[in-house]
Amino acid sequence: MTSDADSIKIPGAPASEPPSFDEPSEARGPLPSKPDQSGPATFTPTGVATTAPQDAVAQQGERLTTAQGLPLRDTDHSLKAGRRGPVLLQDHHLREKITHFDHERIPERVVHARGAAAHGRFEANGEAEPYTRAAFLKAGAVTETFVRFSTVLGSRGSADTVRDTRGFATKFYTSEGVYDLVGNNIPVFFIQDAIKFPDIIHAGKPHPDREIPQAQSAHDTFWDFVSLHTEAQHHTIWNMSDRGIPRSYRMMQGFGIHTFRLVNEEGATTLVKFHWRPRLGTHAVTWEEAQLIAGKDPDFHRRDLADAIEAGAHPQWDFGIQVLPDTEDQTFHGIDLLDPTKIVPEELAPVRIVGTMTLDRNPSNYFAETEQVAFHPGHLVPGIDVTSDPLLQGRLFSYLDTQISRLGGPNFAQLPINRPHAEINDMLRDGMHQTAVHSGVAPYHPNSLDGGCPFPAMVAGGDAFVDVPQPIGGEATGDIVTREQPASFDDHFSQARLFYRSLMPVEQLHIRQAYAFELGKVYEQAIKERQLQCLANIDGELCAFVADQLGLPVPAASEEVPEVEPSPALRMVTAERWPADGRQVGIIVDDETDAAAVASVQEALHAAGATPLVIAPHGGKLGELTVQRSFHTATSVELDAVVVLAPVVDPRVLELLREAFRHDKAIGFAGDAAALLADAAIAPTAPGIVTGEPAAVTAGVLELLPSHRVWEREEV
Ligand code: HDD
Repeated sequence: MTSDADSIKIPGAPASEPPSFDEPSEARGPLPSKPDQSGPATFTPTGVATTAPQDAVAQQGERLTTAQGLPLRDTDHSLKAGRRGPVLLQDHHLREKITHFDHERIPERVVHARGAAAHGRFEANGEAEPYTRAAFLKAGAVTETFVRFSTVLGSRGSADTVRDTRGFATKFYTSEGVYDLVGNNIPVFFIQDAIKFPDIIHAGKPHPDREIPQAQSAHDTFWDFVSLHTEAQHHTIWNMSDRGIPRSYRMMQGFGIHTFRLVNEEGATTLVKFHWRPRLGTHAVTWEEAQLIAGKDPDFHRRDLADAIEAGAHPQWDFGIQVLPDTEDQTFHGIDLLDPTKIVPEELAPVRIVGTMTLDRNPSNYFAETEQVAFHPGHLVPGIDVTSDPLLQGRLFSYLDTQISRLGGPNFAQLPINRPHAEINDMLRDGMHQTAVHSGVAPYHPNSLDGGCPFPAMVAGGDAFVDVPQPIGGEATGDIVTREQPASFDDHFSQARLFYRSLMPVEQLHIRQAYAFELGKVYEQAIKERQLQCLANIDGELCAFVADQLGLPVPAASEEVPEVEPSPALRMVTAERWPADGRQVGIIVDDETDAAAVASVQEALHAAGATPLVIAPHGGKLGELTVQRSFHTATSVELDAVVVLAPVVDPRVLELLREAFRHDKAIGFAGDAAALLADAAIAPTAPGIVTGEPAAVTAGVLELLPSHRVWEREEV
């Protein structure tokens, strides 16, 4: 077979090619067709499976074509002037292919660039009905959702386990249009007014001169900002807690942060705070693990979410509201509800569960779905409205603006992942990337040409979004334009203190260590001293520990901060026990290990919902046994617990055991594997160490797994 290039004759070119190049390479044959060319299966609001709209389908037929549908014979060789000659400009396929590739990247999100997402369903239990007329919150309503989790500071390629806030953005495809709840895993925010958002982000992002450090808050500009803008101290102490290093996206709480306003059928309003509660509990990795994982598996959270969903361990969150009266002063027990740096303790306003979300389907294309999804706090539905929180107000501008720049124009709502599942009948026309073919001649209202259509609800009837009439600015300042904020916004320390003093000693220890680590990375002495001053206002003991680690004097408090009543609901370490769904347990074996014993350990772990990983001297098979990890590829940080079935004196295994022990994980040593305890320098009587026969050891480890960690090992 000869290529097309053979037929091209260039004047003056040699008559024939050197003999060694006689056989030109051949075009590849077509790859087998995809078994199913339809769009991804989705769920309708009634829970009935359906397929995504037809124009979401990307590829059809089995023949390779250009973007114009022209069938191609060869996509592996450029059109050349002779087999060894230069490439010709007339190669339209080459130019289309390379041009498209050159433009494959879109600007990454300025914040929350690194993320992972999943599809799911939300089912309402009706408990919100007294407060809101939102259709998706009515009893029994099932609504499709798409959730994108993210880190805030890092670029798209940064590691998952860095210390940072995590985004928790949910798109509800409701029967009344898209509702977006764009929240985080921390219930407060750094700043009180959106006008400071560029400033806090400039401070948190890498330094502009060297562009380091990536995805970190442990650097001068971050601590410079938060020690100068002390309203950031509350969010910062949450970041320094284990909330800043989650074990999994599946094990994070989510918060709407701002106070929102619900409106019921009668038009009565209630203020609320939104909460997501993971059914698997709220858990973290240890700081050392977080750092190790960032090198060993930077995709740790992304992988964990996708693997769990693929394995059928569908994560679930209960959705709850704190119900707060919509009073004129918009405060509750003295807490200003318009200040996004404040929580309302659950002891004062319990979280009422109004529905449950299940994530049950991975995206089929990262770019089309996870990258192109466009959230916006202004995507509201009837029954949910905003408040005058100055942070939220600025967000209402920013998100629409960012999508236009990120997604290349105002028609981003037409992208399949952003498309509402409700009917659309807008009067928006044209613009970059318009994919709709609008009919009619009168995209204006009222009109007498297109039958008057579309009709607003006041003509057509039915429910519609109605802005809640609200007095502007409050009595004192309602009639003047001002850049002032309420005096209540000046309390920057009492809730940081509330958080610290509410936690268990081991959680407080981790906070102290995190501050010592982060401030230890700061170069400027004045910044460290200013932050110590803030810590002195939060808690004296916390400040003294960090000052000692930094080798600096302990400052006295500079403000009178009111004493606080602890809120135990803020703790992550509790006596509660959590399902082992998707938890990974390593089983260490060698060539001598009895396959039947391994099988029974695997069975017991599977039955508990955990994922066993057989770790052996080499990959492939060990007799009948399939090996998931070799001693070379196994790492302690991907395991939640370990069962050792063989006395393997391999330095890599011993290191794995030492790390697992240091990271407070349950470890079981079966039979003569207990000999390894001495080699790994682990005391047999240490908490969370189980010895005995394989069945008893597995049962012992499974007994410990629901507590997440063996906290008793930490010396507080
Ligand atoms: Fe934001 C993205 C959460 C304040 C401006 N934000 C973004 C995402 C989350 C949040 C989860 C990622 C969404 C996704 O996965 O695509 N942001 C928050 C929360 C805030 C907050 C919980 C405070 C309570 N954000 C905030 C302010 C501004 C922005 C005050 C600007 C004034 N946020 C943006 C943005 C982003 C964004 C620049 C970047 C990409 C995007 O919107 O789609 O517009």
